[in-house]
Amino acid sequence: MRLARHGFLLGTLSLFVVAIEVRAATTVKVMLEDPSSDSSVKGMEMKPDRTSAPAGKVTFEVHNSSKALVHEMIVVKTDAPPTALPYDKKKNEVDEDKIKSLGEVSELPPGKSGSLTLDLKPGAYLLFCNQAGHLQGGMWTRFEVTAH
Ligand SMILES: [Cu+2]
Repeated sequence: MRLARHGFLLGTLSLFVVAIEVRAATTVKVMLEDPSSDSSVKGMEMKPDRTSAPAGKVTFEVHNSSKALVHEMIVVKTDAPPTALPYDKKKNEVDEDKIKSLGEVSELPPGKSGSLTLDLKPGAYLLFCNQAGHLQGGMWTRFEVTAH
């Protein structure tokens, strides 16, 4: 009787240990802004509510707060500066055929939202908007994924 009860307790404890090792996805809210969003916004901005997450599933919930412009968010794994991305000067945007995009929330109309869930390994990432001129206008941010 006593042994059985211990066995039950141990079983319950090991279940608990398993449960805390399964991490929930980290949610990152990303705001896309430009001067039409709000008069306090001076340029093209990409503002995440957190700049890092533990490795694993990360959900980016992206909102375009612009009242006038389409924006988007592309994810690449790099610790290089955004100026190092292959650039198409004619189109005034990054040449997406020459980068390894991990995923994107593409072409959000003004006021719209979208989301993207990725399984990310530790390292440095860059999030940016590739509408013509927006990257050079400052519409990018770094994102760090840390080991557990
Ligand atoms: Cu943009």
